[in-house]
Amino acid sequence: KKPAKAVKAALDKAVEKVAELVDPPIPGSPGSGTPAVAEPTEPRDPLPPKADQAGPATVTATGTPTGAPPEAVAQGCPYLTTAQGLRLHDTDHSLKAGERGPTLLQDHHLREKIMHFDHERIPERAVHARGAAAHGVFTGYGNASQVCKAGFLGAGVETPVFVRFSTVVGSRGSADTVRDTRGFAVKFYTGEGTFDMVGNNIPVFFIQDGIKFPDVVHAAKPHPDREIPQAQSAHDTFWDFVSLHTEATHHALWVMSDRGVPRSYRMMEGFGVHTFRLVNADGGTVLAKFHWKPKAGVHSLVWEEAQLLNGVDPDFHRRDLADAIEAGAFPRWELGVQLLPDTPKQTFEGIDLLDSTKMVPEELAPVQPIGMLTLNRNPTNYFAETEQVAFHPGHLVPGIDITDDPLLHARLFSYLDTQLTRLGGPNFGQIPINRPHAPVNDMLRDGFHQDAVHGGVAPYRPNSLDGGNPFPATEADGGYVEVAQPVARATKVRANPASFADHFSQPRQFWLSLSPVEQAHVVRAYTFELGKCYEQAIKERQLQVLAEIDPDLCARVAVGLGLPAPVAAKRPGKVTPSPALSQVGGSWPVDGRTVGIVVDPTGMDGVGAVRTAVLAAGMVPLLIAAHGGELEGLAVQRTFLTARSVEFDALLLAACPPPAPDAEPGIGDAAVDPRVATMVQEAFRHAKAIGAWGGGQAALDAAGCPAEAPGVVVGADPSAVLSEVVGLLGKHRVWERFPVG
Ligand code: HDE
Repeated sequence: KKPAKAVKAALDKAVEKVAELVDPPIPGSPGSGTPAVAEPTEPRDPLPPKADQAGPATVTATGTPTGAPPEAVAQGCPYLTTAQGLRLHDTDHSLKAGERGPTLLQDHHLREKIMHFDHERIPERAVHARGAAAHGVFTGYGNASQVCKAGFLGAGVETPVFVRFSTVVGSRGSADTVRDTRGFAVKFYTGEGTFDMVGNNIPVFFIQDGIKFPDVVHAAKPHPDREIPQAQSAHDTFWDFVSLHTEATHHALWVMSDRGVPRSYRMMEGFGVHTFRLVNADGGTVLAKFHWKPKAGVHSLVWEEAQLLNGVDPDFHRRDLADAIEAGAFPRWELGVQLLPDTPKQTFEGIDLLDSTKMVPEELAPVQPIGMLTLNRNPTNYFAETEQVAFHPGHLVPGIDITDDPLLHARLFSYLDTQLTRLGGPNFGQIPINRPHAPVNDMLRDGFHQDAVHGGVAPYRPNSLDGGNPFPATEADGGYVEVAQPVARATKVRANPASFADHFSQPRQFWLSLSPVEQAHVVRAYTFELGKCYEQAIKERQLQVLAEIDPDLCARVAVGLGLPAPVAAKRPGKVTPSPALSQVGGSWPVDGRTVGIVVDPTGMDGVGAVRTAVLAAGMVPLLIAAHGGELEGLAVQRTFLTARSVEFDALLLAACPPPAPDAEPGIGDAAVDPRVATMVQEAFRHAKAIGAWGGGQAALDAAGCPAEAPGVVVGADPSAVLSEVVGLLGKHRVWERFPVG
């Protein structure tokens, strides 16, 4: 029998051993016993990367495994190292001759650290520089299989995707809510190779022929002398070009409409713009236009809101997308196709399908849903993923082919070419975010940033030395075989077909399809933009273009500019409005909407229940009070100093705080903080739903908002007020309140 002392010693040893085996808690984490602000000093493995963060190959050139898991090779050990894996003992001080210097040139760590920093920036995209992205999944419905053999459209087939949204004109640091077209680029990592659908939120484009792209972009970019204005079309060079090059009229009109200022990336339609050719398993073809239809509906900001947001929260769209995904309000779009017969003329109802300044109204060719896109994961690293992703309209899969649209053909050259400078060489396909999920065996060799260590000696065909590898695939093996389209023997020309000539009928159709409130927005947008131009001749010329679209549009803009309205040179053709082009009307899910709740310690009754109900409806409640901290256990997320009405889709007024000692005087009732009054006035002016109960009603009075106005809900029961406000939110805005004159 062992003495009790020996048993205790053995037990202690065992406990020690177990403690060694168990990972020490991350300092600062709950239960770790160390405060979050303390700098951890105990070496431990890096935090695990998120799934799908595949790093470069784990085998070195000498064939030695690095020992790190594939996804963590860039951060593979607990210690700080140089890029060569040498462990460092100090990265805070340069190597100096004595504590007071000079710094020694031999400090190889200093030189490597600064050299790398000096080259951290890469050239931004020439267009679409400002973007935000997310990972997700696309699920095919299977109903497209009759017309398209692409495997990812099969019933229930799930394909990982990466989607990047962007503005076009501004540079990488510009604001999100400028008036502009938005990019909507989707990378499908299919088993048959990567398919990129590089579209926009507007179904038509400024130009018919890719050779004009540098012209339109130079005109839209800041003036070359002073490099202003940033991310704006409201300047002379843009309207100079657009008024002279009238094929841009249709796209410009869409940008001047509410489509130019989306409420959120989640609430935009997407369009493939060009006509594509779909091929089925029997070789049958049909022409198609791609559409993305957001489940949250198509909604926009109002112009003043967009302008305020540029200053209040320049990252508004980026934040909105990331927050919604983080909160589990996953943005979703249905992919739809308009199917059009593949006739030799490639026209439909008189519309030339090779002309990207024209669209096909949904009333003539319905959009048929063929799959669902869900964005469910934010990127882990902005640069590695969102910045380095490289889209290309030529990334196609069997079943999807291109047509002879001259705009598309220029793009097929441009997207590969631009990556050479932007991503530093031809091997950008090896960057993790660009790696196909389908197996690759490409005979492409060498070049800058070659990550692969290719085996074999015969990267050529035919060969016998590598066993004949790799082999061409037949169509049955999944090989991509271009549709054998006849090409007419023709004369070489630099010219457009006559069917490209009508620049005004479709703009007129768009204008006539809008509701009065949307038309009023268009009028104001043109008046604002042309009002920012200096050259009288440009304003007059653009008014002439507007006259060709519609005399009423022209006359209303002319009034705003204080200029005479010209008469159209040609009588407008007869067009049939397309109701599908209007955004107003209908009721939509409210997921991910933001509700501001103004609170005060004097009126917290019901606030907790309202907050819970907002969350339960899938929306985001933000409590706004005079000071930060907590009120009755609820965290205050905004103060009157940090909040602005434009952050919220609806405003609730729970109690009416008196002015803070530092508030600016002057607005409304002195008993109400003037910043709250401003918030209410803006929300009212921007046609947002407003709810008030208890002391909150005083804010309406202070702001001069009639309690009986449409969309203003006043009641005694906070929950009843909220449910009415949610109903209004489903319609996006209370348009009855918006002046249309
Ligand atoms: Fe692009 N476009 N584009 N474009 N485009 C680029 O490619 C270009 C066009 C679109 O999030 C660039 O990788 C030419 C139409 C999107 O990374 C560049 C022409 C449509 C994105 C380029 C067009 C688009 C780009 C810049 C006329 C809608 C962002 C960096 C022939 C259908 C993709 C890059 C992303 C980006 C060229 C016309 C959409 C320079 C020459 C039409 C969404 O290659």
